[in-house]
Amino acid sequence: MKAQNKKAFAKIVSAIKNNNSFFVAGHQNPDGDSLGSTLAVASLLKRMGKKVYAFSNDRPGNDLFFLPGLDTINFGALPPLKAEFDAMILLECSDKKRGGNLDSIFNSAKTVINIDHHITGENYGDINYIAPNASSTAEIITQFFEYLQIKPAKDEATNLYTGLVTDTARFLHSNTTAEALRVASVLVGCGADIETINAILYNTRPYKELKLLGRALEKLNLLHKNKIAEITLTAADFKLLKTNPQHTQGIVSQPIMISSVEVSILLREEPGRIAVNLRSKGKIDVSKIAQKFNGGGHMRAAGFKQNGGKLDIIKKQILSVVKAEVAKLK
Ligand SMILES: [Mn+2]
Repeated sequence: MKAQNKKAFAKIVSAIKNNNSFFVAGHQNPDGDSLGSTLAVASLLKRMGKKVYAFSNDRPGNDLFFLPGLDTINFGALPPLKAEFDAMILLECSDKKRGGNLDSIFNSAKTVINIDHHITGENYGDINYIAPNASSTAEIITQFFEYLQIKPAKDEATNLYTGLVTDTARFLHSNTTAEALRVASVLVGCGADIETINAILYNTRPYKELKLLGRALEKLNLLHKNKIAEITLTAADFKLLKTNPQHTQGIVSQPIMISSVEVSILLREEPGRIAVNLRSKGKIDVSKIAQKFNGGGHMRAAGFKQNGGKLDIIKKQILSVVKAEVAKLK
């Protein structure tokens, strides 16, 4: 652990010891890391005898309802205006706005603690622990338990392991470092319920998603010496299978399994707009491609949406941009 991180941990410990009431939150549209870390921190603070108000601007998707203690989070409900907190802990929020409109808490809390692993993280807190090398915020929180020499309880371990496993895509992404795996081992040792986590997150899929996946694979095209995979799902496809764009989760990643494919493109005709998802095997930075269409994302996963766009036109445009990038490859 870096010296500056150790220093930040020490500061966080004294902020916890010297204060009594805490507001804890992750980011809007929360993922497994955001909620898992929020729940573990809230639980740790309670074990240390503190008053905690755990908050999330939005509810998660159905697949995260198994998280132990999820009902202790106040979803979309800010505390009454007169409520004052000694400190606020923001997790996974690279900037002040990521958690929602929390101005009232920022104004009243004496100490703002910012814990994050995003490389774009801003130092908006009084105490900032930003570790871009950490796989997940859950990894940092597990290290914090270790720093305190407090063993995560079973439920805490389950919440933290969920953050770790979702942010690494089941230990598949390049953020699966030796430290991420060490932390995973610690959490399994503390009783993390990996059977439930795996069953719900990775071995359960709605019927409609599978039907749509079947349709999508039927419509898969390989272009440009089989280096580009393209799938287009039209409004008619969704109607035929009584599905909607929410059922397209994971489809765009499937063609990446084909050895020749460098970029996978999924075009979706949604009510009033066209949505495009991009995946790369790693040679081409699809976030740069998405940026040309006012979208964004990461090197291997990106996307954009165009309101009122025409499917055929956008398809032509994105294919020509991707083809130009693929042509540059050796
Ligand atoms: Mn994260």
